[in-house]
Amino acid sequence: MRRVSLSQFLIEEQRAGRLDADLRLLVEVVARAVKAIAVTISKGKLWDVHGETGVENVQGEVQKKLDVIANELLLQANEWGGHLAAMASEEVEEICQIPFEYPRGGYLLLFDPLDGSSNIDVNISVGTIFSVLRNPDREAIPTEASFLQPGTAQAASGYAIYGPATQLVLTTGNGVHGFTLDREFGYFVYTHPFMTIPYQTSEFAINASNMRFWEPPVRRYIEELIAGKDGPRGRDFNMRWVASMVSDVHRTLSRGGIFLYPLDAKNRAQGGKLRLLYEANPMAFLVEQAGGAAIDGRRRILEIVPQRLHQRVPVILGSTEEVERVRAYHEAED
Ligand code: AHM
Ligand code: MG
Repeated sequence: MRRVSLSQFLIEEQRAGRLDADLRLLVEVVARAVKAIAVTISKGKLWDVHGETGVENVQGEVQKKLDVIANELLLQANEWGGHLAAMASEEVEEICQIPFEYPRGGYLLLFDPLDGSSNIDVNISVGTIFSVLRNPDREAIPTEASFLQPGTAQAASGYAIYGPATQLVLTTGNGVHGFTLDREFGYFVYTHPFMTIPYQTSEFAINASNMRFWEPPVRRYIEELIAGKDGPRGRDFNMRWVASMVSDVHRTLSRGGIFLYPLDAKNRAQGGKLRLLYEANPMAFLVEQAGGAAIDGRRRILEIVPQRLHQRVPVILGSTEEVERVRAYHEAED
């Protein structure tokens, strides 16, 4: 069968007027960095890339060596192409300006270089998440405020999953498209056109060890799922939790499900666990493009106007029927 590469896919999208040359280059460059990250992760102990650096990041978490390497690979790959105005990374406190010797383009790139990094040392799938915005003032040097746009303003978003196969999943606003890395040939092959999330599901993902910290609507919802066919839902539900958002969302995009990282008594002071700009918005864009829904409990995630670069939010996303039920349980509390 004739293969379509990521490059051909992007060229055809550009010809159809759905993306411009700079955005095409941006996605190509991110894909190149992703290949380098995939190779590095696959070497593990052989390249001495497991373990911690001993340094804390802006989130107050000790950085893993691979957090730092993935961050550097993405920054270096993207700084010289002329397609970006600036970048922001979950691992870096301030925004990252394009070095003065390179031209500045019109896009802003945001990323979580290595999501789920607590899983690296035990050889479980991790990922990279990215989001693309436009620099609101083309002429001006971007500031933190330039990045504080609601998720509806995203020009593209996607993730790479470093699993048994490395896959890149992408939206530029015309559906969700998946590509699989052919490692030997060195390029991404278009393998999953128009990924969709079924409206209904019988699978959920949540860190159930936090149950005692949850708010009543989430506790009610999960208790009803666990009660199975003897409870009010009248059927059994299955649970999965990888503790790597990319993996849990990828499963949700692949076969349906609901993923929850809700507000709880442990994360309330921070506003939630997951980051709005690096995790929630890019995933919400993908999930909606795949026909699913993404809320913080009450609000559509993509409509939240960010106040801070590293802002956190509760995240509930996936099959629309279940997400709407969780929203209804929250509204019943109001
Ligand atoms: P990270 O960006 O520091 O890796 O944290 C985000 C991760 C998500 O990938 C995952 O959904 C969640 O944290 C797991 O949390 P927990 O350890 O509470 O299960
Ligand atoms: Mg993360």
